[in-house]
Order: sequence, then C-alpha cells, then structure tokens
Amino acid sequence: KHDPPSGEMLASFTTHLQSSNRILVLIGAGLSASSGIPTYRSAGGFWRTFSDQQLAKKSAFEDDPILVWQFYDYRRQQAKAALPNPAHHALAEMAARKPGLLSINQNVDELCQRAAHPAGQIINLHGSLFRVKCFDDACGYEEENHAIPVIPQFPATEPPRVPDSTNTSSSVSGVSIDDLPHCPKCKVSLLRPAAVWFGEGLPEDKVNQVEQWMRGGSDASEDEKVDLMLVVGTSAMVWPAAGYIGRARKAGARVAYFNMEEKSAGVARPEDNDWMFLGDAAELVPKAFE
Ligand code: BJW
Repeated sequence: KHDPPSGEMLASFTTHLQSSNRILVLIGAGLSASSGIPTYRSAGGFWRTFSDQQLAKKSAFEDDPILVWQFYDYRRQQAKAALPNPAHHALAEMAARKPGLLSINQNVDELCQRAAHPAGQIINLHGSLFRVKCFDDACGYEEENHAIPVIPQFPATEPPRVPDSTNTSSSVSGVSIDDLPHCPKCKVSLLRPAAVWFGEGLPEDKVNQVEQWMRGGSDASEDEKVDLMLVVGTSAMVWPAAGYIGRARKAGARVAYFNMEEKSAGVARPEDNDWMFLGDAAELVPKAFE
C-alpha cells in the first residue's frame, strides 16, 4: 500500500498537464490490471506461469499451434469478460479534450477502445487479441475476429496445459490441426492471433504513425517538442516501445509514471523533475486528471 500523492505533487502535475498540448502516453498491462487482466511480468503475470518462448513466438506456433490457440482463446475470453476501469475512461476523456495527445498502447485487450478512446489518437503497437491473420506473411490476410472459443472443443475458461518434463503432450484430446481456423484467402496456412510476438517487427504502418506524430505531422528530420510523457503501468522492458520514453524526454517532455512498484524496470531511471504516482493506475490516473 502506498501513501496517496501529496497535494503539492498533484498541483504541480495538474498545472503542467493543463498547459500541455503535445502529450505522449505509453500504456502497459498495469492499466488493465484492475480490470482483472493479468499483467505479463509482475505478480500473477502471464509470463510467471507460462513461458513466453513457448507461446509468444513464431516458432512456438510452428511447434504447437493447438497450444498457442488454447492460450489465446483463454486470453480472449478473459479480455471479453473484463470491463474498462476508471483509468481507461480518464485517458479516453483526456484524449478527447487534448487533440495533440497520442497513446501508444502495448495492450492487446481492446479495453481502451471499449472506453471510447478516440481512434485516431491511439496506436495499438502490439496488435489485438481480437484480430487474426494468415500465418504466412506473404499472404497478408488479416481480419477482425471476436469468436470465442476459436477452437470449439476447447473450453476457453480453462488455462492451457503447457507441456513440461512430466507432461509432454499439450493437446486436448480430439483436437487436431484441421480444427484450427485456416486462412480463407490462401486456403493453405493457418490463421494466427494478430498480436506481435517476440522477434517479430512491429506493424510498419503503426510505427510510421508514431514517427509522424513525433515529427509533429511534418516530414521534418527532427522530433517536435513534446510537453508531457505519461508512462502508465508498464515495466518498459520491451523494445522498441520502451524507447519512446527516452525519445520524448529528449524532445523536452517532463515524465509522469503511474506504477504499482517503485522498483519496476519501467521506473528504474526516474529523473528529479519526474512525477511518480505510486499505486493502482485505475485510482491514480483519474485522480491526477481531476
Ligand atoms: C501496475 C498495476 C496497477 C501492475 N497499476 N501499475 C533492444 C534491447 C533488448 C531487446 C530487444 C531490443 N529490441 C528488440 C528486442 C527484443 C524484444 C524485447 O524487447 N525483449 C525484451 C523482453 C528484452 N523485442 C521484440 O522482439 C519486438 N520486436 C522487435 O523488436 O522486432 C525487431 C527485431 C526483430 C528481430 C530481432 C531483433 C529485433 C516485439 C515485442 C513484442 C512484445 N509482445 C508482447 C506479447 C503480445 C502478445 C500477447 O499479449 O500475447 O507484448 S510481450 C508483452 O510485453 C506484451 C506487452 O505489450 C509487452 C510489455 O509488457 P508490459 O505492458 O510492460 O507488462 P509487464 O507485465 O512487463 O509490466 C506491467 C507493469 O505494470 C509493471 O511495471 C507493474 O509494476 C505495473 N503494474 N499492476 C499500475 N494496478
């Protein structure tokens, strides 16, 4: 449990926020933690129970697409059952008030979208649980897909059984590759979740949209001044997303962190001028925006 932010800190943040036009927000899993969606690396996070190398890599899907689809079915069910929390709503309202605000969203749960975050002001850098694409990049097929479960034989409310030394088979009996969704365009490859896995490049159009914003919408060669950078619920360990914090700082931004942990990697390098809101983002973001 953390002490609430002091009145002095809130006042200095509010003054800066009010005069800020160009605001960059880096969103991570901590934003959705209060909505009941596990983070990746902090307590109860996915990568504490499951191996990211067994599930969030192209080679993992090649090795065991049934297991990977089970994991994503489970995640889709969790995200669909969750509701946006007060911080998702506060960010969406702030974006509507500040047309110069851009949110770089690492989350794949679509809770920001469901809180009506203005679509032109959010970049879903790591994709979405509710989009699928052809496993063959050369085919290029991609679609929105909200079906749950994707594999009818698999109860999406149960976590997948990941093989380990005592259990070498992950497959649910009766499920075969033929039961997995196939690409309707090339009719050869499997469909896969359209989330960005480790070792994969980020979607080029999304990276370009962030670049455009960084350069103030022009083809200038240097970044435009950024007034404020908000770092909300991310360990800032995953690149290239983490790099936007330093980039905004270089472009003049003051930085405000909203994180449960003071020692989380994402807040390991605070500077004197930064604001550090320690605690649940779902409480602190709306409070700081009051
Ligand atoms: C709260 C809270 C509450 C809790 N309130 N706060 C440069 C250096 C080193 C490595 C690399 C590098 N460049 C590239 C790499 C490799 C790799 C990488 O970054 N690895 C690091 C882990 C070391 N990056 C990539 O592979 C990326 N691709 C790439 O760079 O392509 C070019 C390339 C190709 C080939 C070779 C080299 C380069 C792709 C990264 C894709 C990330 N994908 C995932 C999975 C998405 C799909 C899915 O969901 O299944 O994205 S991994 C996972 O991490 C997910 C997240 O978006 C991402 C970030 O996690 P996040 O949001 O920060 O969550 P946590 O759990 O880490 O942190 C939660 C935080 O919240 C904590 O701080 C808590 O304290 C806090 N918190 N409750 C407030 N209530």
